[in-house]
Amino acid sequence: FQRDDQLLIQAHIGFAYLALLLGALAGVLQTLQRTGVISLPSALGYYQLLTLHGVSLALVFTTFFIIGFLFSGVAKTTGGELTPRERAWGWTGFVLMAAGTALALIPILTNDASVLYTFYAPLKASPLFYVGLTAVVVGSWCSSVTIFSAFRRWRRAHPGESSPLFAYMAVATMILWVICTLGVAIEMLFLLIPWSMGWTERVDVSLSRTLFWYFGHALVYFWLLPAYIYWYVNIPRLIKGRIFSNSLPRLTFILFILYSIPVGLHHQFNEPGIDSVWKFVQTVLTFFVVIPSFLTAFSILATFELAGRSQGGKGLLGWITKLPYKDVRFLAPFLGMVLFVPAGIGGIINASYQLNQVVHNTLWVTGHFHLTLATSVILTFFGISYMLIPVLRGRTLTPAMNRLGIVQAFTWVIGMALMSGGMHAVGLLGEPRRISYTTYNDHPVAQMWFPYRQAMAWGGGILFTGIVLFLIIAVYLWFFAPKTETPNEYPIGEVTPDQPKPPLFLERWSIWIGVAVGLILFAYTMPFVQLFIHPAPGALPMRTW
Ligand code: HAS
Repeated sequence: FQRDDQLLIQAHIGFAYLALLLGALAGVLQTLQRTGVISLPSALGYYQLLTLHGVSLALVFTTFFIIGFLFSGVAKTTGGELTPRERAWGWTGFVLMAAGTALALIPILTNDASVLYTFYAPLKASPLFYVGLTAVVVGSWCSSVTIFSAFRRWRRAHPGESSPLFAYMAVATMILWVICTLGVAIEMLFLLIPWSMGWTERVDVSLSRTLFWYFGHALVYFWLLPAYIYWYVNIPRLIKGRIFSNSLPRLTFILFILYSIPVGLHHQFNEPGIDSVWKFVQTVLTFFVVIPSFLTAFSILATFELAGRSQGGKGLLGWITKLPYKDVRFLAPFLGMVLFVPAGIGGIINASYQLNQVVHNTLWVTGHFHLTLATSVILTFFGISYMLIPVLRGRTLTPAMNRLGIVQAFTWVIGMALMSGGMHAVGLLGEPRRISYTTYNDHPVAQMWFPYRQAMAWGGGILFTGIVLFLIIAVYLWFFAPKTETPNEYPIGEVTPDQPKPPLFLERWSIWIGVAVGLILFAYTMPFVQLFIHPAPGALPMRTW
């Protein structure tokens, strides 16, 4: 990497690791409290820790890590380096996001923002919390300018050619991000900030939650798509294979732009004030957003099969034995892929309108997002780190660190199997999510939950060990691993030869943004109109004007 790009990427990744440490500490403490293993000192609240855990990991760690990773691949594939102007946008984004994180952390630490990572009204936080998170969102928009402008620079220099796959996917990810964050920005600027400042007397709960989920489900794909990018583009090179298709991954990402936003109501099936017809419409659209993941499963398996066969894998399944399981840069994400199969099935269960009644607001849902985000995505982010840090720092991923990385990845899988498995099971026995240990303890039904709570506590402890191991490896690779003589390769896969050129309409962003806006208007206009014309008792004065 060019030195200035290297600094920009390192700043993002380094900041992400600090958030990871903070979030993991809060995570293990709240797990142990929740499962009855420890009591917290009176100065620390369960909801305070849960907010710190969720905000640090789900919002801060992910956003910084993803932007750092996207910058690395975009710089690499759009000519080898960013321009000074692109870098300036990147740094502006970084400063805004870092300052916003610091602002949001202050009230969390003083217990003035114990509103969890979804900051549902009517839970109210200090204005600093909302202002801080808004700055994080605005900062990420600046970072998207870096990515869009690098892509446009490349396009101008290569008219008529099909764009580099990594850069294409990074642009698609950021388009999705910009469209969905508009919802949460509106929620903060027009509802939560004025209310927390005392400028408005009340807040419109239904409206604020609907705006949040307009953003919230697409947020999960903002986490997932960078993992998919690594699976589609970087891994083929690591396994000495080729990318199976140049067009299919592009179509997959376009489908995510179209379908990941008009589905937020599947988080609100149980909420009054929204007509069930529109909940059903968004259920159907949710089943559409599953399709690009099926396409991904197919493409990645095809890539693996071609790679395994080209290296001598014989018979129906012989190719499976040829994959480089001893390379942690491949193994960690591979474990994530395997676990994404049950994780995705869980998502489909959640999305099934009636089945959602059984699992909603139970620990099943917490189990679901620990299996998707905190397993499949994070294992991939571990793999990316083991690849990226040595490249950025010009150091070697030594065989000993590679082995320790494998131990770390398995530690994570075992911890998550216990914790997320326990959460799924106890959720079906009715244990609600987001309750502290003592809430229902004396109830006879709660007695059934105890064995699962023990599994969750063990899982949480093992996961914390996994994070400590990860951070030890990351620090070693960052500062102490032996320097390499020649720069490490940043793995970018090549497409299988003789592929037809991807149709150029896949590169016409205006078409896809237009279709996405059309679908959003279709899925959300009536729910919002209904929220305005049938104000719930006690609704914001705004709605009764
Ligand atoms: Fe979800 C709740 C539906 C995916 C995250 N989800 C959440 C929440 C989070 C979250 C954080 O419909 C909680 C929010 C909160 O705090 O309230 N989710 C879905 C559906 C999918 C889905 C339909 N979710 C994700 C992903 C997440 C994530 C991904 C994070 C990254 N989710 C829901 C619903 C709720 C929900 C409801 C609300 C529940 C409620 O009541 O509150 C789908 O996108 C899943 C599709 C995935 C697949 C799997 C494809 C498999 C692949 C692996 C290939 C493997 C290979 C290796 C190649 C169909 C791609 C193979 C090798 C072998 C040997 C097998």
